[in-house]
Amino acid sequence: MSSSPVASSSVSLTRFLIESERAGHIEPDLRLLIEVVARACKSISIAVGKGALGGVLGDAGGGEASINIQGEAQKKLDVLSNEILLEANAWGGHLAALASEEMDHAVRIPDHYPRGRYLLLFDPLDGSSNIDVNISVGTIFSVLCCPDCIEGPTDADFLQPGTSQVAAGYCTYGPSTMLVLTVGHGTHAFTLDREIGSFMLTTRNMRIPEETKEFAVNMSNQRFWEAPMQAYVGDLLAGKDGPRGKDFNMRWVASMVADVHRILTRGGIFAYPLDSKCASKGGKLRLMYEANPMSLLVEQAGGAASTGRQRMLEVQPTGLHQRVPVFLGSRNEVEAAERYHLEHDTPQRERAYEGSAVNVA
Ligand code: P6P
Repeated sequence: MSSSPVASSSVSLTRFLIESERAGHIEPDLRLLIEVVARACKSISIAVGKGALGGVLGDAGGGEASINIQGEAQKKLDVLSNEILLEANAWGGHLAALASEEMDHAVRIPDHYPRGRYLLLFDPLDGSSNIDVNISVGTIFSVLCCPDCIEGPTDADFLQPGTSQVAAGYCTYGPSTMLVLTVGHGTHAFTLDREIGSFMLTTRNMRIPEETKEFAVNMSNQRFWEAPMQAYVGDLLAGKDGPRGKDFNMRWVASMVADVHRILTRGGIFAYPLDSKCASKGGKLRLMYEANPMSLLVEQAGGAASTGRQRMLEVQPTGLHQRVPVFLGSRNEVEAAERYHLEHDTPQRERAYEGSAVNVA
């Protein structure tokens, strides 16, 4: 199944969601929740688009740098984007609670508002270190169902594997503002028509080519990588004279939304592996509101997503801000990277056994 670019789209996000509800793909409340998140992303797009003119560049917290639970300096736009999403989602009645990269713990919907059955997780502005240099950034979101405890959801109720997501998406604030969404029936791209203020369907059923010649990794971490990652990237760099038999190109925007959008659009592999700098934390990228939503989008587009040793969507979370190594993109390339890890992790004796015609002692 190939992707279907929609030239002059007359299908708005609203129409797409109504048709998805009519097809039984989503519940009415989930349709309304996605519309709320999309409206919040439009507000964030306006704030990001003002740049220096909006007085929202630079670090948050005035003189005292404001540090989030990740230990990262918050940008003014991180805080503003988080507030926009919190406010937009407080009163709708679709959610039981929200969790954000920018907040230590999940936040229940206030008692004076009606609660719904969904849990929303988001990275309000991923890649925000790029904002001050005018490089694309984005909002990443994931939707889970709240176990039947709407009255008192806690962090623990969010700890569901990625296969439990009922919707996932991102909004990339680049040359155009695009919302990329899955509700479990393909991955679809919508472009914001600023003249009418609506997201319009521009690619139905995005498809990631199974093969690629392009990888995305921060090469400056090479000396800190595990052995299988060193071997894997070393063979990519060896090109057509090496074991892979073809030359590769490299791209690294250092904004996950931008790198993943490129991969969803033309293929590639994105890798943020374990390295000795972040191994103690489990990795660099966060499972619940970065890796899982991106992995669902990629799998729904025919790609693969892994920790290098396990399907990403099957990781059982142990913490709201848990970090994981991430390999995602063109299916055959992700599987190649996994083979390097399997080869490294399989004891030599077992490998000899598997490779030999006769049993070895
Ligand atoms: P590095 C942005 O801070 C982010 O979380 C992702 O968007 C991006 O892929 C990664 O970190 C970049 O990390 O180490 O290259 O700055």
